[in-house]
Amino acid sequence: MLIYLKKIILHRLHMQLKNPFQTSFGTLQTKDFFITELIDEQGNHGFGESVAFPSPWYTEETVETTQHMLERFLIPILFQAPIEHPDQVSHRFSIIRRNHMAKAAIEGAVWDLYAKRQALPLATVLGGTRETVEVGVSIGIQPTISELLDKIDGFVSEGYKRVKLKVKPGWDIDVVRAVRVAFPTLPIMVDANGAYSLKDIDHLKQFDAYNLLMIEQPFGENDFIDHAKLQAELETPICLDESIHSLNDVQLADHLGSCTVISIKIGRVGGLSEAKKIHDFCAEHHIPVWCGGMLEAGVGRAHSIALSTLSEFQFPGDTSASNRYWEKDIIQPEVTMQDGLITIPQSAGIGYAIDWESLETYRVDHRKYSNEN
Ligand code: OSB
Ligand code: MG
Repeated sequence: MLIYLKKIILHRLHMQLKNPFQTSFGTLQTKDFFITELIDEQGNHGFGESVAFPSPWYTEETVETTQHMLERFLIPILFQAPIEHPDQVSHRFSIIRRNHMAKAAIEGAVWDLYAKRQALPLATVLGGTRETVEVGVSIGIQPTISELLDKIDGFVSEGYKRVKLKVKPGWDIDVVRAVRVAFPTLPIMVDANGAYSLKDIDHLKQFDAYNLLMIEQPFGENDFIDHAKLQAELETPICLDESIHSLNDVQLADHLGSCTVISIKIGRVGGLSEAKKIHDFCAEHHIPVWCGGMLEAGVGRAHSIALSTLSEFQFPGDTSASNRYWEKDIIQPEVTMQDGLITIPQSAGIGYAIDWESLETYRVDHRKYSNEN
């Protein structure tokens, strides 16, 4: 099967999160991103979503670098020749260094198109077998502990079975203690987004008292050796997020003992093909993985949900329901969660249709690119 791409459209959207999301780096309220739309020679439409933020605090990419890379390099490369399999996309993109989020934004749309051409769900095409996936919720830093406890209470009553708390120096041990006292059996994990360093080892060891599922990215993205030193002294499993850009990073972390759990984000690793490779390596080496989130709208969320159906996704993901983020999502139906589970849609591709009326209310720009080859 050869896919001939005829047209690509970049829809730029601005969407307000229901609640500002605060991490150790700052607060995010407006999502500014692209929906990529690919149209093939049969008239099928494939969709992807970009995840870089307006400023480069999470990785080096931004919304503007995404647009630049897509326009100037990635779209022309895709238009050069027909595509036989989505795995070819990351291979073709390998002549471009990094820029993983820009690559993933369009590679994901090729996977959607590929699945739709076979009238199969994306989850099936990726090799996933689960009919439902477990999801948790990631809760930003709150003004007070009592507001945090109220938030958690709300999510637990909605059905979420695992919560992730953002932490930073000054909002950490006391917060986790209070949450543990209020919710003695709730699966809890914490995410520092790299806010600590080796000198904080004794401080971080206090987390061991609260039966946490894991601590995500305590140190900086390049600190593989320091993470290994910390893991040797910490009972709580370390999970790496920002450090993992590729299978090679996973192999390095595994070799050094930098972590025992891996968070996979499709955008961070450059697309679904690389995400699958990481999954397969982790399955072989018995390293549990789970699917992280980037506060995505429905299209990006749908890709993450499909990926989470693979066997080694052993912890609930951060891919919560649409209504956790948005007053109104851009897909139909919206993503819903029941008893901590999302049911995998059975229709072709990502399994959710674009709600064009909704998408257009958020759209601030759209650009079309035609294949003249
Ligand atoms: O570190 O996992 C992270 C959101 C934005 C950037 C980084 C992270 C997060 C989250 C929330 O934790 C994930 C989500 O709910 O989509
Ligand atoms: Mg994280």
